[in-house]
Amino acid sequence: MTGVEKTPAALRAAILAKLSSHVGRRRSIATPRDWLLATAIVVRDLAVDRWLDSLEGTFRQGEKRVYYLSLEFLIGRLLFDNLNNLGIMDAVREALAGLDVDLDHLRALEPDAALGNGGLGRLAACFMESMATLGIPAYGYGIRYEHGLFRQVINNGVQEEYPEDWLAFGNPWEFARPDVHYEIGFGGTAEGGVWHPAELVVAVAYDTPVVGWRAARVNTLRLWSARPVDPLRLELFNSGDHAGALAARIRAEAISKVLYPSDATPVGEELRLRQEYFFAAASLQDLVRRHVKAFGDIASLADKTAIQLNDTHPAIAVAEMMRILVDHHRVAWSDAWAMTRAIFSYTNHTLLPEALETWPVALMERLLPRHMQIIYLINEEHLGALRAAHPGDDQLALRVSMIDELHGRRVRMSHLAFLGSHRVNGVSALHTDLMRETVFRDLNGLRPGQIVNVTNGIAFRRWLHEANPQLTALLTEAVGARVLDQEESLSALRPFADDTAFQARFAAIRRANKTALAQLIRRDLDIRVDPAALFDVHIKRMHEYKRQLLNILETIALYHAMRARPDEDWTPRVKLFAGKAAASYHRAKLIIRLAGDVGRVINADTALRDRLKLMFLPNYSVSLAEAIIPASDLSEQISTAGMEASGTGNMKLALNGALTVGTLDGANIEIRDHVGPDNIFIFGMNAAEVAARAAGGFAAADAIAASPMLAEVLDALAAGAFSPEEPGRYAGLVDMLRHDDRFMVCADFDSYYATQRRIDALWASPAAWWRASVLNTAGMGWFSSDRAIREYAGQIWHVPSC
Ligand code: NBG
Repeated sequence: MTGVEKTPAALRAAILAKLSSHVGRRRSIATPRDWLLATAIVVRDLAVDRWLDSLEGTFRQGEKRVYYLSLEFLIGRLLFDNLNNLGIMDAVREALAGLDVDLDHLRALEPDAALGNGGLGRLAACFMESMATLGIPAYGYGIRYEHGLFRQVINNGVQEEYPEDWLAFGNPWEFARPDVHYEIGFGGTAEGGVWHPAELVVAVAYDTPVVGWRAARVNTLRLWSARPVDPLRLELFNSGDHAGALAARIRAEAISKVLYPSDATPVGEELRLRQEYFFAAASLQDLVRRHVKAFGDIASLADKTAIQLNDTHPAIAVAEMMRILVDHHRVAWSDAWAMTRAIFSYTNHTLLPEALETWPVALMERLLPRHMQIIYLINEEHLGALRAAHPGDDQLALRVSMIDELHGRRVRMSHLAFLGSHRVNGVSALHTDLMRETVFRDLNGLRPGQIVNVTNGIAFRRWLHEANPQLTALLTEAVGARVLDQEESLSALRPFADDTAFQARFAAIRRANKTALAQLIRRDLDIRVDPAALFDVHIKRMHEYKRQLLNILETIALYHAMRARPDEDWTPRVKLFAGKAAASYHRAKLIIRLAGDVGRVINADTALRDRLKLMFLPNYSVSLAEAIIPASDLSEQISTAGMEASGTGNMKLALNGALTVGTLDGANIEIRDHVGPDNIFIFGMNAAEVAARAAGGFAAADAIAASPMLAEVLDALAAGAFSPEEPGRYAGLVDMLRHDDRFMVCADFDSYYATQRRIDALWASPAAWWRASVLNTAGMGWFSSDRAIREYAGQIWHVPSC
């Protein structure tokens, strides 16, 4: 829509025009969804010119491109993202108002694009936005899952999973590119450097423009959809075998049917490996084709290409790149390897042993025979060099080999990613240190300096401007509009922390956000909460290491104390949980159930006089996070130290002024450094202490014996106090805590409880609370994903950034 003005009148006319030309509806009968579609198309049109300019500029100037390969992009809704970044939020609101349409109503109708499980996928989405903002020519590559992360329904306290259907009404933001398609092989044989796949699947591109802040640049998110080579086998269909005629199609389409439903604990499933190879191979074919078109030949590929592997999921791309260079382009092996290493870099997102991906050699040989040969060749060279440098050290060779020989011969994808890259990064300072000391200790010794740290960041445009417009307006008023462009200038807010008038405005905004959240809670759960209470939130994936259980146990202890001494001056608290558990993760699902059961008892107990409430909000999503975060007073970041690689929810909450109660884990440590140790509540063991306790054979029994309060909580739980209809429901859970407390819940319990009481005390002196809250917002500028992306650009990709 070249030349459309961004005035309300022009936008209104454009929306009306799209309502008929694109949606095919008259105004008189248009539904809200029709208006959403018409509006989205107008917004998309406004982005397109910038998009095409950006792509053409990169091509003409021969710029280096960055490719972000990720199996997950947890994008959420795009309408407000785009309105905000194009600077047309108010104009569109006014345009729609003139048509009697409420923009906020349309916003709520847009489905969340939930093509990710949690932090890793959301990080990819924030990074895409920052790359566009900083003018970096970048493509995101992933899979266009027909069904994203499952819809969570809590039925009688129990999590149920239902398929999510974000594409049911189409997706106005994407461009289907049926002409951009590649054949992807699987299986067959490999001889003499030639692969003869037994099966072919077609990858078809869908492009979504990603608009940077102030439309600085518009990049592409290219997602692949799987198709069969032939839509059906006609001869079978005609002979009456309708299912058989579609069998190949179903097998092919399964690849992009659903997001892999696990978070951090991969289960060895062939479909998952097919997904990984499918999108890695399609992306490499695409970027190599683009390069050859732009630069004439393959020789300069490494000068003009940076590929970031988001975790090991795309790591097979290393072998695929070698195959393309050596088998297709006839590049000499050693040159190809040098090019590959110059091109790739890899981000590690977890050290949990069960989450480090490995694939059975037998499966790889069957599905990707040529790649397995290439992996063996890379490994041979690698081990050859190792033996030369460390003769006789067979143990070392076993540890650094790409093949794990001790657990049934498996390919270690993290080793492949590490060896095929020039840089490997962790996502917080602590995590990176632990990478060097633990999982990658030996490889770090072989390639010192290869591991670097880039602490995660978050897109302020979404997590501040869009999610909390009132706070953004206040910040802009206080420190000037530069705060929207240079996040570090938030530090200029510090002098306002003691300003009572400013504190009052800051608090009033929180209060308004809490009132809105209270309405949402009333609507969804039929529970009344008082916006004057302390809103204490624990929102993230359900995982034992994240220790939602510790929070629930502390709530029970508090409940016991309140019942024992009802007349004490207790701080009113609302404890809010939200998060999904992997479908097969029974204990995490049991913890959801426990939250529900405990909430049921507490919320109904009139003796508490509404001073304590606990609830579990179902179906956590990016959009729900946008509603909860600006309404949060306290942020729970209480993982077992050493286990949370970084966390990014912790950053979103602190940025919006929530105080953190947390362990010295992941980015909590850096948050403490930036907001100041007096403005964060740290408790419990640090990572070194956890490791020492674990090595010394930590016995929960000692911790329980030392804590009568904890003992009472566990006894009550084991006796069925919260599940009278099934007294034994939590017996196993309590048993686990008593005898096999891997996540050291018991060890940190007393420290956590005491810290929560310090938090109560601070809440009781509002001037001190709001001072700390303002200082949190003021200190969080560094956690912008723009800062993180500048670091990637400078030390890893070697591309300029604004
Ligand atoms: C997650 C970590 C988080 C981290 C995000 C983004 C995986 C495998 N890892 O701590 O658990 O913030 O990655 O880096 O999902």
